[in-house]
Amino acid sequence: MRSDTVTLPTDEMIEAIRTAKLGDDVFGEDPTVNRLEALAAEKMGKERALLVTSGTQANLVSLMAQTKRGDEVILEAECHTYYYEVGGISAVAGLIPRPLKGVRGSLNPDDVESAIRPKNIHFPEATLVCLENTHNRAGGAVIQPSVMRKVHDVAGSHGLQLYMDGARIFNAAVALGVDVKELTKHVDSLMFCLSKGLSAPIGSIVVGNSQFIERARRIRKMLGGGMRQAGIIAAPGIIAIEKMVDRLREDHENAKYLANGLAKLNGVSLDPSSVETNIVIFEVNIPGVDSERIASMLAEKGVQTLSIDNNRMRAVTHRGIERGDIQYAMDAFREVWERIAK
Ligand code: TLP
Repeated sequence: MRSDTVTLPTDEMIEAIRTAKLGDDVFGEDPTVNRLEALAAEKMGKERALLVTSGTQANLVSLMAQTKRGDEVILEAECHTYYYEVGGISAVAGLIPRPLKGVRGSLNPDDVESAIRPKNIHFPEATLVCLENTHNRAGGAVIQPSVMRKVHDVAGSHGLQLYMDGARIFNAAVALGVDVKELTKHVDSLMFCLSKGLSAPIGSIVVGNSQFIERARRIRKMLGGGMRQAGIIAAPGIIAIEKMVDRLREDHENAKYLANGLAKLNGVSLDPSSVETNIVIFEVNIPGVDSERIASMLAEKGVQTLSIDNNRMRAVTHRGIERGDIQYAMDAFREVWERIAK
């Protein structure tokens, strides 16, 4: 339960890899990649799409394609791009991040408005606002379409673009019970991951208008992400989009079930009603015991979790983890708790 990134490809995906029609994608000649990109653009309601190697590369390519070095980018302070991408936003893209504190991962449109400074010779120029939906470090929280719309309006009224790290955007759409376009229509560009809950082995997709994708394609090449017979990555990606979305509901139900169990343990702070998708983040306050230690005790019992702070832990549900596995995990938690939280 460390992450939904651990999901393995389905048998159908493996077969699709074996039989995929291939070509050189740097020349735009891989028919399977072209099919995946057309499908992704259509699903997201945007003009074009681009297959990239990873979510991190998707964010980097997207940011670089919409800014110039020295620009300011407004984002939520705990978002993946700022928190977990090795500082690429500055080190590679040359951007100045302007992190704003969010509430459950959500940016307040008024805070965005006041963060956009007027043009002045002293200031970097702000060109982009970023949202993350669902929000990883906010425990898979869904950013509501109404909030996205307001942030988009604020950004647009100052001439800024709105970009979304939609690594788990299908989880958000499934949780809200809406078509994913109800979310993507509020952003200028986005990325989503094939290799998380959707179970494809590799890859993410950048989506937006033609001009943006044209630039993103050049930047992907510059970063070494131009791939050749990438149809072997695209083939399972097509199945991910076409067949693996609806089952995310199961992951959400399992996450809720797990959260209900965890909330009963002594020293655990967790409101199960805050678990909207497949990520469960909980705080453990047991004197003298940090979350690393708990994670390693659980691992000894075959239950993998992630320590994300000294006293915060994460468990993620995904394909391959059934209700019975959650029950097994809960037993392991209870056994560990008997040793540490008397
Ligand atoms: N997140 C991973 C870790 O890096 C933390 C995980 O296990 O959740 N955006 C979001 C919102 C993400 O959660 C991730 C991966 C990425 C981007 C980056 O994707 P990859 O791992 O494909 O580079």
